[in-house]
Amino acid sequence: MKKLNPKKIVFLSIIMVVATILQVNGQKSANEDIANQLTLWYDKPAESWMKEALPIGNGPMGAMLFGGTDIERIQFNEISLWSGDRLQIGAIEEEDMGCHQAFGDIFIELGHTQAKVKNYKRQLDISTAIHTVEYDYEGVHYKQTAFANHPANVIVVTLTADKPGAYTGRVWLTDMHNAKITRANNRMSAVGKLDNGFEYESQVQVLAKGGKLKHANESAERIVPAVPIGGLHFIKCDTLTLILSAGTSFEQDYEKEWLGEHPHQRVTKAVDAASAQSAEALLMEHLEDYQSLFGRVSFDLGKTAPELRKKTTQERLQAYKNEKSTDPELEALFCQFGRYLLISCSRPGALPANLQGIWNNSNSPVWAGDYHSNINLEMNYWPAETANLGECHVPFIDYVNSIREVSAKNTKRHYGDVRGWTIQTMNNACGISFWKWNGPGSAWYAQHLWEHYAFGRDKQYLRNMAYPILKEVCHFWEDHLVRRPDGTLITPDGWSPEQYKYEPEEGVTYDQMIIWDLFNNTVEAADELGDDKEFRNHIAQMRDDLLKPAIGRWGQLKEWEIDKDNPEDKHRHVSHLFGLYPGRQVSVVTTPELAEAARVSLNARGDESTGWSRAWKINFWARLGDGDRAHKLLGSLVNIVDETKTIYGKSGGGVYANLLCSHPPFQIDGNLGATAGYCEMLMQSHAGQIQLLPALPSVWATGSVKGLCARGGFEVDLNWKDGKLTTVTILSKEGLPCTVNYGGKIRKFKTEAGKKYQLDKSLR
Ligand code: FUC
Repeated sequence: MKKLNPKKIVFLSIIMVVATILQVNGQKSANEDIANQLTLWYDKPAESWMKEALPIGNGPMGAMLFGGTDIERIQFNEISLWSGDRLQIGAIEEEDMGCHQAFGDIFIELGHTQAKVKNYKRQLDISTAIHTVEYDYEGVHYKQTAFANHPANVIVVTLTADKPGAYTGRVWLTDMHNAKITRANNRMSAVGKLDNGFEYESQVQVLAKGGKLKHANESAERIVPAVPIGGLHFIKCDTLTLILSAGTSFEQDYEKEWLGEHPHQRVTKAVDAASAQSAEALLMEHLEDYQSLFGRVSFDLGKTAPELRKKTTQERLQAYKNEKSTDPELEALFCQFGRYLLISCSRPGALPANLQGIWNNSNSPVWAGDYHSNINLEMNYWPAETANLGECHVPFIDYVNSIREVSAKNTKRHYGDVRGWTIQTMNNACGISFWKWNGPGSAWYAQHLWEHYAFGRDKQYLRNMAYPILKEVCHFWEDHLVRRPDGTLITPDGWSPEQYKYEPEEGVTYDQMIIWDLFNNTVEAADELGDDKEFRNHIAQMRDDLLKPAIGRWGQLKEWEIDKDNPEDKHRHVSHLFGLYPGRQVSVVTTPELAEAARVSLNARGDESTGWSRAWKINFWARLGDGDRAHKLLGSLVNIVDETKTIYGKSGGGVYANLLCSHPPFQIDGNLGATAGYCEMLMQSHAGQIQLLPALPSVWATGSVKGLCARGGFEVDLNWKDGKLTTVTILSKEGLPCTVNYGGKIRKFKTEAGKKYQLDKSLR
């Protein structure tokens, strides 16, 4: 039999999926089982934006879908719509920093009264990144399909029915800054300008088959009193397609004062081009693009009982919480959901994921929906490399690059005559920095620049982008560190985020560990490039002179140089364990005593806290090699909650029915940090070797994972049974030598670029 090439197979399976999705009664796809496992679904429309609506996104644009049958609401965002100042440095008030802004909504009035709707189902299939709503109403089967196409930069919503002429209703666009909505040729547009000079525009084109479209009468009686009139009427249409695009004049360039061209042409072009294509073609393009990223990694963590599988996602979450049911497919779904979110809100060419990724329905979101530098922004990007989404890391790297100059000015203002730069805790898209100084913030960012190289091995990127930034952040510390008479280097004015009292003091562990990480990464980067020897050696010496992490009076890893850690302290931040994760200064292999002290600190801190804090702890326990404890933390994160008010204590951390992480309120870092945690449980590569199943929990006794990435350019597939590794396949992308460690058994071998290595026998 002639073998089909893999590309062709992907193509054919995409065609099958497309055929199924856009038909009302299409045939079931061959990938149905996988799709089911990777689907969030519900039997009623969403009421709560935060807890129930479902997110789609293409990088710069995102939308939350409610699945309404009477009125459908599609709330949308664009990542660069920011209020606040673009240029002011110093004397910043909170309002100067501004907030990420909501953009607008599309409402579709369908008039299908919920009480008479039957067989309702709304779902988000994260293997295809397609949201669908289906139901029967007065003998007609209705289906809505929505996806966010990245290459075309549009969001596409298609409405079909199994009877012709079934759609009569109205669609309208709103704008969150009260821009006037105009209509022409079945296209509605909102054009506006924020006080800070950013211009923005959204456009939605309505396309209909059968029936007709006409401008809705501005003076018509309001069907729903609270909603505006106007928009477009659709009358007896067979199908409807909505094409939405939006943009702003933000340009990621400080020299241009962050102002680029008016978005009108860009948005018009995107909507024109997409409207000229068929919905099928747009869907094919979307699937090809999305699945090329999502499809790289798969997880099988065990099988869920058939009766649980029949439940809605919300019911499964309840069962998982109340009945303590084991639901490994739900756990795998939650892990992949983090990958889905990152792909949907972080694509090259746009700003990075903020506190809510990209999804925001408010002009004054909590913490401004900002770039928070003392854990949150970094945590968003923890899974990027290990979960095989290196491209999605790029927006963060570009953002760091874009704020160098403005941050250097701000740094001089605060720290005096120093080279290099650092940042404060709260940050906007233009590098305006607010609230407490986060001295090692830029060094933590720099870790991401190094990691992108450590995994991806692009030397040109290292030379031109990462190394210069690592070096200038080193310069900051060269000028700012203080040498004690005994030669020890200390930070003079640290603060362990976000401990109750802000009293700058010497030698805070958080600072010392992050600077160690920066220096260590810079030394390795210089070694990779093979030049800058003198600087390299100088930084290596400084690294070795840094005040070292130490063990305190109750066996804990000290948070401060002075041994004042309170064993009752349950603070959500665990800043002093940076060296355990995401750093690599503390490890069970190289510093077992410190690792033990970290365990003592973690036990004292307790497991339950805000959403992201639980996610961080999954990673800590994974690094400590305690799979069952990591899994326990995972369980405490996949904890369905209802709370949307800001709470810092132990109650309220978890997930909402839509699987978005609850701080509370919604904060995306916990989703993404958790996905990183799964990867750390199954494979680690921070210690110069690939550790296989370093923290496999007993509940995932039998399973497999494909496509995890390790430093050095390796891709790892694993199968295990009854808690033991059965097969290992390692793809070497760069041809570097490889060291593998499974339960203390070490195997070292040379590799060739592009070759796969099967290691099972030698490691068993
Ligand atoms: C830090 C945390 C809070 C919250 C905020 C966005 O300040 O301490 O818990 O996550 O960021």
